[in-house]
Amino acid sequence: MAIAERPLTLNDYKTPVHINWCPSCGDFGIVNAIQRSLNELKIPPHKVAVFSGIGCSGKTPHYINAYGFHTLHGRVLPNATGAKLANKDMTVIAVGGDGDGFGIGAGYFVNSGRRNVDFTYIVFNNGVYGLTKGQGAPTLARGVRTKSMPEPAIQDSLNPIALAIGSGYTFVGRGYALDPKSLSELIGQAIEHKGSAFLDVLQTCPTYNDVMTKTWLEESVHDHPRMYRIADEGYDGVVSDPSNPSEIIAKKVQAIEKSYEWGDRIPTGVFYSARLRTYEEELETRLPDYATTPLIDWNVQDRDVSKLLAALR
Ligand SMILES: Cc1ncc(C[n+]2csc(CCOP(=O)(O)OP(=O)(O)O)c2C)c(N)n1
Ligand code: SF4
Ligand SMILES: [Mg+2]
Repeated sequence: MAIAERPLTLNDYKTPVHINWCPSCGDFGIVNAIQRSLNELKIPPHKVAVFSGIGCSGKTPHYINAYGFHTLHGRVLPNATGAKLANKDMTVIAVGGDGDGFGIGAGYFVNSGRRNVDFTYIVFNNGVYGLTKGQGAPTLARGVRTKSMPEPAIQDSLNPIALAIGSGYTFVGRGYALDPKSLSELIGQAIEHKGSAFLDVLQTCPTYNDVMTKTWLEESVHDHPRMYRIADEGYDGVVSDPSNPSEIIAKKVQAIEKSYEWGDRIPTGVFYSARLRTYEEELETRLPDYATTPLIDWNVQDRDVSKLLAALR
C-alpha cells in the first residue's frame, strides 16, 4: 500500500541502511527523536529534506527516510538555505556536529541566524570531533581533558545558545540525546516555528568523551538532577509581542544569562522564541509570485532578459 493511503508510522521514516555509529552513541537518540517528531507532526517523508555536514553526525540523512543531502564539512547551512528558498513547501532540517557548525562552519552559523530562513538546525554537541578520533571541539571547556586528548584544553569553549541568540535565530533551545521523547517534542516545536530554529543537543560520545557521559549528565547534585527543564522553574522565553523591541531585547538578555548556567545545573528547553518576519516573507514583498509559487516551479528557461541586458549596455 502506498504511504499516502494509510496513516504514517514511525517505520515510514526509517531506512534499511546499516547504522555504523559506535554502540551506545547518543546520535541514535537524536535520529530517533527526529523520526518521532516528523511522525507526530504527520509530515510525509517526501515533504522533508535533511541536510548534514561532515562528521559522525553527518551520516544522519542516510538513516532517515526523506530527501537527504550529505554536504561538505561546515557547509550544511548554505545548502539547507538554498533548498528551502527553492522549495519553500519542504520541511528542511539541517544537522551536524559541534566542530562542523561552530568551527569550520561558524561563519555560516552566524550569518544564517540573522537571515531567518524557515528551517531547523540541530547541532549534535558531543564536545569532540568524533569522526576524526576525538580532538577537542569548540564546545569543549577550558581545563577539560577527554580520554582522546594528551593534555587538557587551554582555550575557552564557545556558548552555542548565546551565539545563536546574538546571531538572530528566532527559536533557540537545548535538548538531550538520550531522552528521545522530550527531544522529539522540542524538535517538533522547532519545526513548527516559522523562522530559523536552532537546537543545541547534548550528545554523549562514549568512545571519545569520557567527561560529558550519560552518568554525569543524569546524576543528581545536592539532591537535584543536574539537567532540568527551565519551563518547570517558571522560565518563559517566548516573546509575546514581536512588535515590541524592548520585549525582544529583554527576552534575549534573559536567554543569554540562562545559557551561562553550566556544571551543577544544566538547563534544557526553549530559551528564546519570537515570531519575526522570515527571509521568505521579505522575498514575497519583492517578488509577489514567490508567495504563491515555489521557485522550482518558475519557468526560468523562457525568461525574457532583453530589458535587463539593454539596461546594462
Ligand atoms: C574541509 C575539511 N576539513 C577537515 C575535515 C576532517 N573532518 C571530518 S569530520 C571533522 C570534525 C567532525 O567533528 P564534529 O563536527 O563535531 O562531528 P562529530 O563527528 O563529532 O559528530 C573533521 C575535522 C574534512 N572532512 N573536511
Ligand atoms: S565516535 Fe563518538 S560520536 Fe562518533 S559514532 Fe562513536 S560514539 Fe558516536
Ligand atoms: Mg562533535
